[in-house]
Amino acid sequence: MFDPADPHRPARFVPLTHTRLTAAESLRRARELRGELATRRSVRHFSRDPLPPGLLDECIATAAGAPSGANKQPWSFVVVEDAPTKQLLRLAVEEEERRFYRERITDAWRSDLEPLGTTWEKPFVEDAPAVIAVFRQTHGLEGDRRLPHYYTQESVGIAVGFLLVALHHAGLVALTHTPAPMEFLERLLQRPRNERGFMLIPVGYPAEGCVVPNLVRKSLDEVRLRR
Ligand code: IYR
Repeated sequence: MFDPADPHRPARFVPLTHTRLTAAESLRRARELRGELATRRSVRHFSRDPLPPGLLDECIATAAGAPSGANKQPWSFVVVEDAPTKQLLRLAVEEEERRFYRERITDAWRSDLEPLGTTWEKPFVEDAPAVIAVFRQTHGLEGDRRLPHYYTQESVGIAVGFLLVALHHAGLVALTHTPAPMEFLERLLQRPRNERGFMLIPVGYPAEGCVVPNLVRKSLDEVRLRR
């Protein structure tokens, strides 16, 4: 199977594609991206406007290009767009969230969420034209064989970061929603046994008059330390 003399065998290493920019161009681009991402916000009020065909696939392809432990790419992105499944999803999410807000939430957590105005009600799961359910593969499956995956939390976290940037750059808004626990998601979307729910990402356009919490980001001096 593995024949090092095979002329059709793909090369193990290929030249890097890289364009060296001038310092000024680098700075310009870094500032441009900073400005663009500074306007990204988590949105909880969605219009029902549909998405342009093919747009989510482009964004998900960007996410799937993220680096991952040993290049195992331990993620799946399930796009839910049909109304009946979104309705089921909303009901299941709200059942979990009702329990969270009634029983599991701590006093500190409740007061930390107060500025965001969140409640157990999650109309965005139904209103958004698409919900991307992201799954983390704890291991690979080849038939009945378990194959190891590595650093899956980090890998899927990076992929979701890529996804959020791609969605924002494409002019969409999104929410990183983490109902917990997420077993219901694995069941509802019939995922294989090696997959765990990682995040639900409603995607679309903001509702008319959409507001977001008036948040303050930490200053650069608070987060970038030198020694
Ligand atoms: N998952 C709940 C609670 C929640 C938790 C955090 I941390 C947030 O930043 C926002 C919400 C919910 O979605 O309401």
